[in-house]
Amino acid sequence: NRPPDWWKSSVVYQIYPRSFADSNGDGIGDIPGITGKVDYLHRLGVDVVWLSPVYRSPMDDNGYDISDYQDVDPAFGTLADLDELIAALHGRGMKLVMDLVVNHTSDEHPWFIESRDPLSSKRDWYWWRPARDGFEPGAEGAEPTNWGSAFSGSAWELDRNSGQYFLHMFSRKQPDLNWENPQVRQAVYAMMNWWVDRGVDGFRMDVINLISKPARFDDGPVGPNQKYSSSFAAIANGDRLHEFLAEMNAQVGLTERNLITVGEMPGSTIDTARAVTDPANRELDMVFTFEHVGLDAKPGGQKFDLHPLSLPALKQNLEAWQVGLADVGWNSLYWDNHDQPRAVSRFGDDSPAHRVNSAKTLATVQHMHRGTPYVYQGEELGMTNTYFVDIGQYQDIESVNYHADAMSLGLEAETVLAGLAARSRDNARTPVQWNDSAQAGFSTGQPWLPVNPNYVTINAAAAENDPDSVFHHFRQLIALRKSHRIVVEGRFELLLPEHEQIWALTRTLGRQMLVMIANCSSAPAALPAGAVPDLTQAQVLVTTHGASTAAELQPWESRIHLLG
Ligand code: TEU
Ligand code: CA
Repeated sequence: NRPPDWWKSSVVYQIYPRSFADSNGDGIGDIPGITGKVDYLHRLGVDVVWLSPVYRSPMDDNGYDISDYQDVDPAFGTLADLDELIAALHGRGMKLVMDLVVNHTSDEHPWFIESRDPLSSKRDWYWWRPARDGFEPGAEGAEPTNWGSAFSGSAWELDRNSGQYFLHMFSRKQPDLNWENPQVRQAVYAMMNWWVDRGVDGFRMDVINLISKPARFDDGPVGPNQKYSSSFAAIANGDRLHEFLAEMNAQVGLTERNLITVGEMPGSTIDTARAVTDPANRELDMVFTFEHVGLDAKPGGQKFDLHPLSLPALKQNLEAWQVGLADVGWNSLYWDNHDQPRAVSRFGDDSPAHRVNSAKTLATVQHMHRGTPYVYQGEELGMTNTYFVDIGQYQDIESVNYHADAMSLGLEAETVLAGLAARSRDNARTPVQWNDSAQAGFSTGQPWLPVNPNYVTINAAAAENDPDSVFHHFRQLIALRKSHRIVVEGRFELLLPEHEQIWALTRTLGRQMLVMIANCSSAPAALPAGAVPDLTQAQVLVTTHGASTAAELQPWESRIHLLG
């Protein structure tokens, strides 16, 4: 039941298990909790569930640090629970995608524990390097290169025992695997095959463009007010990336078995994405780009320094990807995930007056681009940022480390906290708001991260009961993809690229045309005369404000019209 290209007409729903639904009252979401919500997902209409990591893990990065790839962490349940979830999803015609985190393991993975011994046959499974020439191991500046970790500090950690450093692009508890070693690759493919045989339908591949490192390890540029070279760009997309991905595809049968694959690729270009997703190359089905989620970061600033978003820049960035992958390859479409702030707070307007319509309109814009949409848990409810004010409220390793680093560099505390409030990954990780009972119905115990107090009004039970809710808008958009082939296949064209408020586009297939008009602002907007095709004969498919064709759009009003 996996026909070729099935993932093109699918909508993927991402679950961050820790924050989704807690079945046993320990405050941590778990797999039985997810199984209990399969009917909810079915009512929403999504086709695929992507599960963020549930493997055994010391939880230094909430499961992105894996110590056993072939077992479930007790906090989340058991392998039997996972089998049950797979069966429940398959029973409803849905599929399961596992998160594949193979750029690095946990430092508590048996492979790394063995690798710490310089004489072990696994020494070469990770990146061990001596101190820089002329430096004593552990001395200031002795790290093999000046690369910084994504979670602050050096990307190199000294192991006192051997006097050598190991590379970790993320936390020091996430050592990078050495993909140059064929044994590493074979071990990964064997593990993937084990999961496919168990019934999973594909993989979301964590920072997969980091698996091929540069042939030479050279120092990179260091920005102002920074100690380390921070850019992934210099390290990502190494020479052997395509070779490794093609090898993985062949050895796991990714294409042959019609599995869905999406590679997370920070710092990669349209050209890289096109090569990776060109079916002729047999690598991956699609990739996650990061360009559009970088447009509201201050150029040359610190990680979380804020910068006003320009709508023309955002539209044109998505357009470039649409055009770049129009004939070859395929796009993934997302506003939100577990690493990003809440979409409605970031790209929309989460004030009471505009929250619902801006969440709906963002969804309309996303789903009308060509590609596979990814909906992040709670996005379908218009869940908002949580707006922590005190550093003590944060749990996320990236946020906590960044704050410490920024304070030691003497950055202004107020600016740092404002950046975190707007951008911290914890914004996406507050528990899903199921109903208006205690702890939003997420848990009968104390949640690991506090629920957003707005759960009293923003919750799934209320949304399902309200025909005008964000939930039902998502449901309509997902249904439209099933009833109208043009949503999947139609050729994309952006209209009004320079307009500061209106996002307008067309999709064309044969004699049919979809016209989307969206006011992406909290003020009324006038559609310029002649800007879109004549819509007097058009059918109205999905709207926020009823079947209007007025040239004046209400704040956050959007409409999808069908011609022909
Ligand atoms: O994220 C990789 C990534 O590039 C970023 O989005 C990351 O969140 C970080 O903020 C960079 O500044 C993936 C996972 O999605 C993330 O949750 C993990 O923490 C990370 O890899 C390490 O596995
Ligand atoms: Ca639990």
